[in-house]
Amino acid sequence: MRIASIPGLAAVAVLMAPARPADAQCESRWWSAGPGAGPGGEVRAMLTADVEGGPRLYIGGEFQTLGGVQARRIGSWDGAGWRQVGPGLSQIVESMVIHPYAGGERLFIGGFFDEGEVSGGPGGLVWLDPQAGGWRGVPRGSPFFWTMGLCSFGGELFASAGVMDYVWRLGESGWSVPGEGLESVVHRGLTHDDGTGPSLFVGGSMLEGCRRWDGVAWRSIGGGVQGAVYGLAVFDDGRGPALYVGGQFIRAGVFGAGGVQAANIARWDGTRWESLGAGIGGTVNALAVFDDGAGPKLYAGGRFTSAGAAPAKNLAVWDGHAWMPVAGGVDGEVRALAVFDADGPGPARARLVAGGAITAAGGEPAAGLAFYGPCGADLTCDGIADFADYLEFLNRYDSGDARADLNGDGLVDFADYLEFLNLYAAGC
Ligand SMILES: [Ca+2]
Ligand SMILES: [Ca+2]
Repeated sequence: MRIASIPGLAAVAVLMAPARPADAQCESRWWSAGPGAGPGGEVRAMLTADVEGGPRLYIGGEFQTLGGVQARRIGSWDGAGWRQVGPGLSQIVESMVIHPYAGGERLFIGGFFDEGEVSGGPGGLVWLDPQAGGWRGVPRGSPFFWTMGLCSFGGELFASAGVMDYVWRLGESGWSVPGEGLESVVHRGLTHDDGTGPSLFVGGSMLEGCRRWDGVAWRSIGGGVQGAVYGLAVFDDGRGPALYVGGQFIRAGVFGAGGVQAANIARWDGTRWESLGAGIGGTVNALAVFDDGAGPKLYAGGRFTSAGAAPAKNLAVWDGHAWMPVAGGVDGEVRALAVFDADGPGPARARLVAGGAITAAGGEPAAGLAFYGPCGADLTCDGIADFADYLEFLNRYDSGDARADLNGDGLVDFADYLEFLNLYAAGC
């Protein structure tokens, strides 16, 4: 493509309001992760990390293959292809976390693994040694044969299972029970400061459904919720970052003392609990914050048929004011959500990834997982970036159409042309 051949190129520099026009791009949609992609089994855990020399999406669960490639229980996606992580694993992967260990950021996996496949000790906990390309255990093994939940906080690794004080932490002096332990298993955890200092917030089946570890003791989060918590996220709806918890409950907070009716999802601002409209009509398993190009929103996945007043199939989005379904939703339970941007700060747009017992997304077949998001160069909204989109861009560009302001700086100029070429090269 010769830039000099574009008619009217040098002449166009139109001033506009300095805001990205809302109709600059097409609606987000579901994308296949390549022909034949899909694990052929259930996805249990996902995360995005750069621990092997580039950003990758890590997927764990019950499957044996991903996109036709052997990936026993765990594999990764770099935006172009799938591969198995290390030699794979023998049994179900339940949880993953990135934790500083042995001189770097390491991928830790929780589940139930056979003795003999791990050097350094058996048990339900392994980490990936990128130099050796294989799994390692931790000294004296794991306290659990089957690890359900993993969190990292303050340089310590927290592991949880359905037995023996339910939560242990690995510090420099080995394993110990933090505080007085918990009453049941931790499913999910994240670091957040709700105004009381950085703490590890965990959700699970313990009393009050969630708890905060401040390095000394487990603290109540304003009375917690009446039920279980399976998903956590920090989201800013415009009033500042707040903790959102999703799970299976009907009320948050202490009855009569700032408690609220909240159907399976609630917001904690550090002082009080709040419901999100009419909530979710079923169990929430996972929460994630994703920006589809029109600003960050909170996505909730699980096993449900409605969100707020609207029908929503296992996936819904909250914009801070209302619930909306997501492009036809997905068939099958969503167990995990992740956001993956294959080229980091490059032109390709990030995608929301839903994983679980998924059989279809937006009505199209999907095996275990599905990718959702916009295609930056698809200006004609037909799901592919091709020459028609190039012509559409030129038309908009030449007429000074605000929709040609792809970099959102209020000008239609050569920088937008370069932006389009980058989006075009990135494809969908
Ligand atoms: Ca197109
Ligand atoms: Ca511009």
